[in-house]
Amino acid sequence: MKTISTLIIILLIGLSDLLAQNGNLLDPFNGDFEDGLDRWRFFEVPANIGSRAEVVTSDAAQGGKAVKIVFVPDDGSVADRGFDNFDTNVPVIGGENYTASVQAKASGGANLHLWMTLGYFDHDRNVIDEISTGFPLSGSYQTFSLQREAPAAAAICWIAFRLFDGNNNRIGGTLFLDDARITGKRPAQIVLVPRVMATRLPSDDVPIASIDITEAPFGAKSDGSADAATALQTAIDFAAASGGAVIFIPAGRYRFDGGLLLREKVILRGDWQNPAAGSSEKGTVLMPYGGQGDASGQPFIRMERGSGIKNMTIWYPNQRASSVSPYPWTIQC
Ligand SMILES: [Ca+2]
Repeated sequence: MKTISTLIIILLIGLSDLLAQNGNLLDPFNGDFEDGLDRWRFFEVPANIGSRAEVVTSDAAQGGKAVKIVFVPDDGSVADRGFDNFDTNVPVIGGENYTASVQAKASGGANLHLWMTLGYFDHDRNVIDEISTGFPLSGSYQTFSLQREAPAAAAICWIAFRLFDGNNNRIGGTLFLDDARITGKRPAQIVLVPRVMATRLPSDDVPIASIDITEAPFGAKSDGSADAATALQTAIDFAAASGGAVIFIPAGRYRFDGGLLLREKVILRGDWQNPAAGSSEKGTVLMPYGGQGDASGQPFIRMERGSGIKNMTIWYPNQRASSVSPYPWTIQC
């Protein structure tokens, strides 16, 4: 029996190593822009002076789509502007080396340079490290890359692109980007193994899921004390990138300051029972706080085809029966 146990442990270690192999971390996060601008943001602050990012289908370096960013000349008011996936939560392993790369070209000016940044967050999303390098651009796509070891405390990374002249000044011009990659070792936590989840309330089936959203590395707070949107969206993305999975949300209250995109082949499963008259909510309660007063805002949960939601309550803590506020749609299919 001891031999069998040892063998199983060895097999598990081997599987973990195998699954933590090198790859493109942006594969599930729209690094090729084939899903348009999904997962990316364009920013020009403190006020947008007319620059914009759009998807083009006629000028791709790879696949059918690329991103075109038109930077108008800086009128002196711009503090920062660029294009990044700062909010996407791409997971990394501390201590590992990662290489960011992109295919880029430019038009509409002389001396145009791509300023590329690779940065790292810790588990609490504090920025702990970043590196930037400038590359002269031409009118034809070229591949540019930079490499950086993730600090030991790193958990998440992002990549950003800006347009500068050769002296680190913002400049007007048009930047095309395609095929953004971050290559390196993928975190082993992405390994999804279905298991039976314990429910607090009686259940007429045996809930089986691959992720418990309150466990590491996701760590959503079940007492409503912190926004759970990032944790749950990261888990959804992991599950989708792994071919689909059930995500268990244990009984508790979860705060959401933002919305969720529930991807294909991902099911959210909670712990729930029919409410009795006069009793408060039991089991899994999702609490949207965002969107109050904005009926046309982004829905709380956008469901892709082939996704599912089961056994949970969605309750708006700031809604009042005496003074009803409009909210965006709760679920959009
Ligand atoms: Ca593409």
